[in-house]
Amino acid sequence: MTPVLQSRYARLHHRASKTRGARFYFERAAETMSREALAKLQLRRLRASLKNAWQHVPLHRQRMKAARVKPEDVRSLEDVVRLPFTVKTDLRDHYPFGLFARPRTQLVRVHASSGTTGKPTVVGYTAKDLETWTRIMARTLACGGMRPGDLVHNALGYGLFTGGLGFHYGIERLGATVVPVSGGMTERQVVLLQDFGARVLCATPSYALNIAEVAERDGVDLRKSKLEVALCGAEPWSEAMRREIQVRLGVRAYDNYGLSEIMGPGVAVECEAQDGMHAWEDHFLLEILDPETGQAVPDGQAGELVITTLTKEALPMIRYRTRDITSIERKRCSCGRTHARIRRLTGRSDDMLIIRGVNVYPSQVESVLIGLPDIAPHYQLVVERQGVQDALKVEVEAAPSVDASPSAYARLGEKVQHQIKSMIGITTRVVVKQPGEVPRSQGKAVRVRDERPKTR
Ligand code: DLL
Repeated sequence: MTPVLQSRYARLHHRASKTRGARFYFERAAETMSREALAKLQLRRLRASLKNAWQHVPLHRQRMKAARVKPEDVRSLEDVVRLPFTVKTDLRDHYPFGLFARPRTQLVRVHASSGTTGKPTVVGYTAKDLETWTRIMARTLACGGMRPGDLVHNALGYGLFTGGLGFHYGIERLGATVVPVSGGMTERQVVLLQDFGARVLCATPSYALNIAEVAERDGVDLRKSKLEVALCGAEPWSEAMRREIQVRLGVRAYDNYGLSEIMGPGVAVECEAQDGMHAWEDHFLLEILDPETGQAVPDGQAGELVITTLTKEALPMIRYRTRDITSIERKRCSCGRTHARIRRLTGRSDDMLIIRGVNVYPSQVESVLIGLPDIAPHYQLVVERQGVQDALKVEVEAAPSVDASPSAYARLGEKVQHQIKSMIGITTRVVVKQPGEVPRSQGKAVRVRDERPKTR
């Protein structure tokens, strides 16, 4: 470690030991700057980022030309609406490196996310991008309750997925100790959590619950371990799921959001208020748009999150349509951070199911299921075709305490079906499975199986 980093760590440890449990910022000036200063910084960075895209990425230049706008025409943040959108298929169409603003030889890392169809989406980072991401991650982790000196069990997948390595670098930079365990081999994770005494767990919410379940099965009470904080993200989850994780692991669980195309994890994170995720506006310009019309919706109203990157070198993104549905809150937060908050993501617009005319997100069904007595918090939704309409089968799992007779399972199924009908208004077919029958997640859980005939 360089002497500069060493002394930075020493300072961080000193600060953290004085502030344990109290307010702590990794980059106080950036996190608490006034909204006016933030807007000024955003405009300056936006213009530079557009220039980078214009000069180095033919697709962005062509699109801007077609929209009759040049980087220097953007004189205020409101002008962002004049810029063209970028969508996921643009990355696929220019697979693997076609949207990069730097030659491949200047990249120090690539990541990729595998979609359900076709080629993966490839993203790249220069050394400066990695440095920026690392700092943003350290800030994100501190906001979500991690402190220098903590022992951190990082159960996010290492590899092409941005989760594992993104967190890893941030944990080290914060001055905490990382246990780079990745996902899988859950029995061993339970042993390490106890033996090493991690204070923080980083995982997808479904995997955090999987760990809790395996611990309980093996007779280990993780509520008595040193765990205090779980940083969960990378997939939609409900408040009910948060309660379940908090109770079963004895932690405070914080939501965090990100996506590879924009950077990876670290786009937004909850603070101790657990009341929306601060999105780091000095690096990302946020818009919430009506997904149909592409027009802005008022603050507080749900719409599609659209992000323009402000500081990325290798992969600048202009008005990237995330497909993620949320709303924005710009009121000052009790934690002192001035950056806007986005609400818990209800799901992706392309995950929305239409069941006999009713729009449903899988996470809505989840909030009904989790916490119901006699069923375990594991489920899958199966979309089927009934005549000309889509129908939803809900596979839930009986808790081990339930009498395993067909009639008991049938009664339980009816209760669950009734609950879904009364809370969401859709009729579903509920199938109750035996304990352990619904597949467990090692990373992002598969919540929906599409069993409609392929010829549509
Ligand atoms: O999932 C990055 C990440 C890693 C975020 C670790 C948080 C923690 P991708 O694999 O590209 O990147 O998937 C991005 O996952 O567009 C959302 O649909 C979904 N997603 C991510 N975080 C959340 C969250 C990472 N907190 C896609 N709540 C995004 C709901 C989330 N959905």
